[in-house]
Amino acid sequence: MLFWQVRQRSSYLFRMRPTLYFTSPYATGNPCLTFTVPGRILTEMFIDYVEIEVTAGDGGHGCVAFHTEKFIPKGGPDGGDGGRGGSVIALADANLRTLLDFRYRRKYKAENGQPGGGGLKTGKSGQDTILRLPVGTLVTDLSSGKTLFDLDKPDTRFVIAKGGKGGHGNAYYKSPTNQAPRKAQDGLLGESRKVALELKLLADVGLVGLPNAGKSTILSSFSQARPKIADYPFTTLTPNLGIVKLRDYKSCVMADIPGLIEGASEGKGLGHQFLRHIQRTAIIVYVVDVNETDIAKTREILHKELVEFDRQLAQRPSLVVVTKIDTVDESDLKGICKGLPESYIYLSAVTRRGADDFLEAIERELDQQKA
Ligand SMILES: Nc1nc2c(ncn2[C@@H]2O[C@H](COP(=O)(O)OP(=O)(O)OP(=O)(O)O)[C@@H](O)[C@H]2O)c(=O)[nH]1
Ligand SMILES: [Mg+2]
Repeated sequence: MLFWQVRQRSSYLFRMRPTLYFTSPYATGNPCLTFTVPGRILTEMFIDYVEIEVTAGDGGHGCVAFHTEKFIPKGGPDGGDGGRGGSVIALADANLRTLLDFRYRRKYKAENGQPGGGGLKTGKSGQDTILRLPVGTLVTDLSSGKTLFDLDKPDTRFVIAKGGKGGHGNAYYKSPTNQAPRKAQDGLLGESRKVALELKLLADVGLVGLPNAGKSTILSSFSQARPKIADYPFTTLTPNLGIVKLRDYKSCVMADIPGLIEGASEGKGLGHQFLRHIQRTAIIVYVVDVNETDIAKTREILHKELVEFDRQLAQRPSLVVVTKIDTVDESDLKGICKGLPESYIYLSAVTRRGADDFLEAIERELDQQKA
């Protein structure tokens, strides 16, 4: 009876899980990714940096054995070689979006090779361990600080730790001068490494702005992405990606990054933790609310925070989009435009006024970079 009750209860909890996760980002302070599947919302923690330890398998030892058979008492050495140890391999998987799995398990080991056997039997090779990582993951060796590789395309593979070679059996050492060698080689140890996995999204355009500036609204207006939009700061807690259609069947990937505030470099707000996703975007789009008291200064604050995070971002091509222009009167807008540089683009993500200018500017920049 009791067992039946426990089963009932656990299946009830299981059904409840998606909704239990749903409200967790604020409660736990952990950033989450939200996926919508027909009928329900699933939320997954977004993890973009982890450190793990990988160890490849050792090679199997070579075997010392001598062949004996009826009427052949001294058949000669026939110890086989040991098998190769398995390697730890990274594989870029286009279906993954976060490094969440690696947060809970930090050590990965591939299988050892089996020792060789008599009768020239080679030991079985150890199985490789495949680590499936999201596209855009950089793997860095923690001891040297060197980036080993960048999984920038789906299905690319890279050996992080190579398996040890199997040792030679005594059959390998036989020679005219040593017909009965009693030595065999030990298998070599597999490589072991501590590595950092760092996910940096690969997007063409990155939207950067103060909280509540209207970044997520721009992404949802120009792409099929449906990030959460609300009238309070820090609605977006993790980056969102969307595909934006340009002219002539061209398209680009746009990333909406959580809001930045002045002093983010000192850890204010969400700090700098998501700016790594801007490091690889081709164009930075500064999104500024038209109702800001000083639009040019706001753009300066955002730029300063980016440069403090990474000096190279100072040279990155950028656009400034003054958004929510439908919220001010036409006459006020003219006054606001007058004082600002001509290169600023005026946009309303709701009425889509200025949408063509915005898309054209993006296209022009992307074309210039490809040229
Ligand atoms: N009228 C009008 N409202 C807008 C426009 N763009 C955004 N909003 C509103 O501004 C509020 C904030 O928009 P979001 O897109 O969530 O802003 P965000 O920059 O993503 O904010 P965080 O994720 O908190 O950093 C929402 O209430 C939107 O409806 C616009 O072009 N016109
Ligand atoms: Mg947002």
